[in-house]
Amino acid sequence: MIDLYYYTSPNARKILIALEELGLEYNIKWTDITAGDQFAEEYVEVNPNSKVPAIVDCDGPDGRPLPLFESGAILIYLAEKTGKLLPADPVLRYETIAWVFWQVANQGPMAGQAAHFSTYAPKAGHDIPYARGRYANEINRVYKVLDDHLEDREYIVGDSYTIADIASFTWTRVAKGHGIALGDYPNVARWSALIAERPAAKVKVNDAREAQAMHDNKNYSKEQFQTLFRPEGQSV
Ligand SMILES: N[C@@H](CCC(=O)N[C@@H](CS)C(=O)NCC(=O)O)C(=O)O
Repeated sequence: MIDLYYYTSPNARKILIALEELGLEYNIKWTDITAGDQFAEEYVEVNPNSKVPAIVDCDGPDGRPLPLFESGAILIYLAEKTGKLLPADPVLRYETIAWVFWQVANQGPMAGQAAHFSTYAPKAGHDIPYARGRYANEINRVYKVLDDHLEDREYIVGDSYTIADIASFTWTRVAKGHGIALGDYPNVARWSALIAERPAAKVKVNDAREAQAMHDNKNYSKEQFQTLFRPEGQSV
C-alpha cells in the first residue's frame, strides 16, 4: 500500500494518475496546503520541502518503507517499481527522464508564477506588471518548446505513453488558469486531448474536500492566501 500525501494540485495529480495507470493500491492522505498541513512536523519528516506531493511506500525496496518527495522522483520510482511508463531502451529512458526534469524545472514553476502574478497577486492588491509580463513570456516560451517537440510525435518520448506525458499533462489540463490558450499550441492541444481520454487521467478523488479545494482555489480567503503564498514570511 502506498500513502499519497495529496491536495488538489497539478503536481499531486501527477502521482494520482500514475498510481491509477499502474494499478497500484494507494491511500490518500489529505494534506491541505491552504491550512498549513505541509508544515506539520510529521509531514516534514516525509517531505522536508513542505510541498505536495509526497508518498510513503510501505513495501519499498527490500520490503522496507520508502518515504519520497518531489513529483519527478516519485514518478521515476513508481515506473521502476512496476517496470512500466519508462522505456527499457537506455536512450529513450534518459530522454524520458530529461523531459520529466524539464517539466518540474520549467513548465511547473513558470506556470505557477504566471498564475500567481496574473491572478492571485492582483486579487490581493499586488499588480506588478514587470513580474506579470516576465512570467507570461516565460510560460509561453515553455509551451512553444513543448509544441515544437510534439509537432511530429504522438507522445513526448518515442511512440509510447510515459511518465513524461503524465508530468506535463496535469499542467496542460489547467493551462487556461496559467494564462495559456491551448489553441495557440495545436500540437500540445492534440496531445493533451489524447491523454485526457485515458481512464486513469479521468480519476476523481471521492472526497468532499476535493470539491471544496477546487472551489477555494478560485477565491482563497485572506488566511488561505497568507498560508499558501506567505507574502509576509513563514505562516507557521
Ligand atoms: N518540485 C515540487 C513542487 C511541488 C509544489 O510546488 N507543490 C505545491 C502545490 S502544486 C505546494 O505544495 N505548495 C504549497 C506551498 O508552497 O506551501 C514537485 O514537483 O513535487
